[in-house]
Amino acid sequence: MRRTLLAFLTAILLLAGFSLPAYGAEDPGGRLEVLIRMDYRESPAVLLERGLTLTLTGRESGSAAVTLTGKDTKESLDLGGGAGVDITYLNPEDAPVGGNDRVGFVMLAFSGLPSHDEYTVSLVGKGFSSFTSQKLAVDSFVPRLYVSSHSGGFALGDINGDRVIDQADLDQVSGAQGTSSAASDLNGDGKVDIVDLALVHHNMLQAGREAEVFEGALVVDGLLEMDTVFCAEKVQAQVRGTFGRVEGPLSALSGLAYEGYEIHMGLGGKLPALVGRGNVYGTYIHGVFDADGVADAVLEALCRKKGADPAQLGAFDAAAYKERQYDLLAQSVRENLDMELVYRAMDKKV
Ligand SMILES: [Ca+2]
Ligand SMILES: [Ca+2]
Repeated sequence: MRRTLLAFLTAILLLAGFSLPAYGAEDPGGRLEVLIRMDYRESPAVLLERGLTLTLTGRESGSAAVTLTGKDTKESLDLGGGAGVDITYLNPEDAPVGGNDRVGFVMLAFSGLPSHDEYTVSLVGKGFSSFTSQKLAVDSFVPRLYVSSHSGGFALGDINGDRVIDQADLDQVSGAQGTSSAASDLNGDGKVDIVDLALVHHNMLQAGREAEVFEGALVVDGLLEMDTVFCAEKVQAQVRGTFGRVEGPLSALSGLAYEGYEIHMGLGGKLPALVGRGNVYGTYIHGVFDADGVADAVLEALCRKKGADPAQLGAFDAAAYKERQYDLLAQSVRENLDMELVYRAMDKKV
């Protein structure tokens, strides 16, 4: 939706003769986010012993390995340009790890990647199956790769160290039940028991899955200060409020009331109703032009910019128009359905 609105608004402003802001010729570099969900939650110290290593490989830029050794680390990568990565350990509630928290997620945010290239992400770690992603382009969106036992099949369960979870692992851990064999103690708790067996059995079924990739922020550095993370969660909400301070050509919207609804996959965080920069504006809100005065303010701003007289604009009541359309729909339904039958059915609560 954001892309549609952005394109729509950009088109309006271009057609109206607004010049878009100029951008530097310098490539700001591609971005990529990798979110690894740790389905079996372990402490940062235990995770450290697993030597989790992510390798990012560009088709042309070579590859760089990152060892997930701790929380909140920043590293530069030998991929050319200013490539780097921020690594954050998050607890299961998506907050930074602290105290006795176990690790729920590991988030890696790559930046400064040569953006003409496409990349694959691979992961290895002691006890884990190996994982290699599909190819990811970083030139138009910021992809977010979501890796877990279900998404990509990156999971604990490799007992014999061949990075595959299969019957051989299940046989080995079955045979060692009740012992303290370190070789078969998958979760390192000092005993080989049903937990180790269950992990192997459950995760051997997840192999071969392709990881999910969500389109993140549109790569328009310098256009709008907003990020969207596309994910499985769908936002559906009626919204109303008042525009805050709006800068630029649409400053007349400042303080006006708006209403509408949000319906989109993904999260934009706490964003104002209208995000603007220079001559470009974006919003998450459907119907944002419908509230009294909003469309008028936009059109008047365009008229002033073009030297036209806003007084020449005709009046249009969007709310009344909607009501008329609902009435027409109701009339059409009444004319084409046996309403007596419908009412009788309603009375009988059929
Ligand atoms: Ca194995
Ligand atoms: Ca164990």
